[in-house]
Amino acid sequence: MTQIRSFTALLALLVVGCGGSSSSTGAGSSGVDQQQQGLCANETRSTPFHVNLAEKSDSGNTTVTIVDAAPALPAMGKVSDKYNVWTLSVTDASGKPVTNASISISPYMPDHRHYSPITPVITSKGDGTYVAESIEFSMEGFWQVVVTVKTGAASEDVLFPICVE
Ligand SMILES: [Cu+2]
Repeated sequence: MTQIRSFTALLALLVVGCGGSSSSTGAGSSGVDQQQQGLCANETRSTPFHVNLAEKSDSGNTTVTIVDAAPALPAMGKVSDKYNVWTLSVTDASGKPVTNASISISPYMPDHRHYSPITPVITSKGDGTYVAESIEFSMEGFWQVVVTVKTGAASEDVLFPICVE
């Protein structure tokens, strides 16, 4: 009885699994092509990722813009032997570059209540842009990437809600 039930469940899974795709021949080599139709297509909490994606702190005094990203879409783990590398532009309320900030980034996965296992490394270029290396998304899904911008005694958090697939 249990075996029959399991078999029926497996069949149901197979039918559901094949329902969405047109010409796929099933599991195997076609995973890369299907990325864009992955779980992020249905993730309503995230902002679609693109170069020059900008977010503000709650006070509105700090804006962080992702002016460059490698890879272009956030990827899980490493691509070409590197974790995600983002270049951030930080500006104040009047749009002026913030050149003297101390930046930290903490990627958090709220659904599973865990952070990235790795702390991103940030290097200031001195002109209000900052290169953030080793941004590791250890799992696919919804991430809250908090960029903390400290200038003197002031500290502002800028949140990027993104989806990784
Ligand atoms: Cu997770």
